[in-house]
Amino acid sequence: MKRSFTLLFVLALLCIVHHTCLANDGYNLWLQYRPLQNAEHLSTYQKQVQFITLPGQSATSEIIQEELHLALGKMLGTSPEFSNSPDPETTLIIGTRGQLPDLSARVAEETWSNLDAEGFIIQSIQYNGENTLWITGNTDQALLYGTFDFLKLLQTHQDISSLDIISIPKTKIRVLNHWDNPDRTVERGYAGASIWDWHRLPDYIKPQYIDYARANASIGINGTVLTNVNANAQVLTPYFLKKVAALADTFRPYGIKVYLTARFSAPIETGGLDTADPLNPDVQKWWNKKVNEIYDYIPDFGGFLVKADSEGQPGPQNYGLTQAEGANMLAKALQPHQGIVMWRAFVYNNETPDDRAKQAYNEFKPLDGEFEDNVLVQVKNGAIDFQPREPFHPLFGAMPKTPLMMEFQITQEYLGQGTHLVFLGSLFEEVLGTDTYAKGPGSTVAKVVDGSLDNHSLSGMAGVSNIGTDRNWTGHQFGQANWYAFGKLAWNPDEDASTIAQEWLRMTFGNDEELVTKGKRIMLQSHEAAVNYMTPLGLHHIMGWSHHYGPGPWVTDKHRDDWTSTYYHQAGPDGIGFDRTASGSNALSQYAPEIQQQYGDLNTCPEKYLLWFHHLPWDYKMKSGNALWNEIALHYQKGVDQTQSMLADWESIKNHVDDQRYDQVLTFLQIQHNEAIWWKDACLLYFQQFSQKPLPEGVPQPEFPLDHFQNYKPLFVPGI
Ligand code: GCV
Repeated sequence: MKRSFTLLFVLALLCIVHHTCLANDGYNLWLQYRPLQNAEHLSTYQKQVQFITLPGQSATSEIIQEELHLALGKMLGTSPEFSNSPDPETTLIIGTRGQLPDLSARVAEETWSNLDAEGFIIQSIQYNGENTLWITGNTDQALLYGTFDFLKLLQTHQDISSLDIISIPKTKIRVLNHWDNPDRTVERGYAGASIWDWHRLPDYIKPQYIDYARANASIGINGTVLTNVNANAQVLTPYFLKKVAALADTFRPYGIKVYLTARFSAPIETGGLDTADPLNPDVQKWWNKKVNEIYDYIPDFGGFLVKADSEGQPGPQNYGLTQAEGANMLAKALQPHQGIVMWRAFVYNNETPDDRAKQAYNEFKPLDGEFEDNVLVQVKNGAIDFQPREPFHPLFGAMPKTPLMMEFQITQEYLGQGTHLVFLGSLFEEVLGTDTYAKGPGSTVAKVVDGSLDNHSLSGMAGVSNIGTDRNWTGHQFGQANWYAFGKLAWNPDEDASTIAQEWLRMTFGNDEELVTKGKRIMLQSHEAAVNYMTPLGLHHIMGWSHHYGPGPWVTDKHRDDWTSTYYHQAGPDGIGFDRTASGSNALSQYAPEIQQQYGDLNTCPEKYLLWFHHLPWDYKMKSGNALWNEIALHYQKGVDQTQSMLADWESIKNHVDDQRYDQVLTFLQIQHNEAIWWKDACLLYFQQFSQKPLPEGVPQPEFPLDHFQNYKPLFVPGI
């Protein structure tokens, strides 16, 4: 009896020292605050965080204190009040400009003005003869951002002995777009139900709402659109506004504003009018009154996000009017309250006899300069729809007089949804870093989006959220990295994906070098891997019908051509690919001449976009010397191989990851590998009917015939 007790005790002790035994469900995201006992700079941390001055009484400053309390307590075991050590080597002071006038006098006036309301400084200085580390800014909100950044330095084991950081967000509006419906289903959501428990609001504030705000604030997100762009007019009624107000009150101290989607036909559906014509005075009056009512509930309401004239949503086209006329009516109603309109450019129609990729540009480009000052046109990263890879949307750079906001999709509708590990930092970085040539070389998409190219003070980035009620928030553990990467790139669109992946790994899983190296390798190849096994060389929109999960290159003859696969890949005996050059739809003409020239010429078109812009014969000779058919097949195989090596890398770092998260990721990687084979086999067998060529060496024969794949119909795929 005594011996078994001792054994149990020893085992328990071993478990405690070996962190992998500890259950970790991922709920704490990147805010894990692991003990720092092995950190290289530990003694510096201990010396530097001994003493903290934190003036300020606002709710935000209380949050800062709580966060420091929690983080330093967990990381350093420091007591809540950061006990006044008799002889601290460095004093950490956190305070706004107004709270610390003599310290603040050391910072140039211009810097204070550049910091604006959100930028912060973290600096090591000498003050009153003492080493001092101070975190400052113009507002408590800035201090909160600075505090999270400081804690990131500790979590990622950085040297903090000599810091000189000035960080200012490059975009103003950094929002999540929730495609959440009032019944708690989430369109294209793969992490459970909507986190907004509308039924129990406004009385019950789930602790998850506070954790949501905290997580967003920690990565600089400052707004949230609570409701689906496929909008329900009910969310603008007092019944819902009370609930929205409760969420707004919860988020406010974290610097997060709430926004709602406005259904264009709301005046008819909930207002009793018989029209929603934006030029009708009764309709205008209705919106003005509605907006005033919203601000009575939520004094700092952010504004509206609108999907109009797209996929069945009503809009100004219903009244023969332009997108600007529709947007401006709402913008004028919001102006007295400093609210904004985010008007989506995702406008296309199957009745329009033109390449879908051209339609948004055709609709919006002529309206440049016609939008009210408080309108941002929100443009998806590519011209079709969040495909695994798309060239940048031609509207970026084409509307210099209008602030264009980037819309990325964090939820992985076309990228393996909640099951595949695909780090989107790489996709976001690729798009933002691309040159539009709008004002000559160097006119990157990032510069359009942050407003610097055309001197817009209003700028923004939206990310379609991947958050749900799953305990780890995002379904896949690595889905958290995409939320994180979005926040970081919205703050600074020039930040690189590799740095983001690395800091996310360190904070989320730990600082072990092997873990970080291999984790980063997994993450940084994952997007390319998915493109390879789904849609290589510029192929697009060949996924399963409606649910968009898995392959479906055979999808054809549906009620809308522009929702079928055959419309996009155009495969036939003569070859494959969508001709968007002058001999085809000429979508290429919507880009700057430099891009037209580069992408139009087969010698210079990046092969990753080849079949997006060109229709080519199966034996077209690629740069590698391979025929196109072989190259396609080898890319599919490469994608499969990459998932295999991602799996092997993950297995090799088992000892550095807690069991719970390790097992989930492992299982999902195994599914991903099997599904990469599914994609490869289904697509190659389908295209082979046209190419009539054998698979090249190195690409194994599929296990099943084509009809096996065509007859397989996944049922009840979530998120539809
Ligand atoms: C919210 C795609 C998705 C739709 C989504 C739409 C949009 O078409 O499949 O679910 O609807 O994009 O962005 O509006």
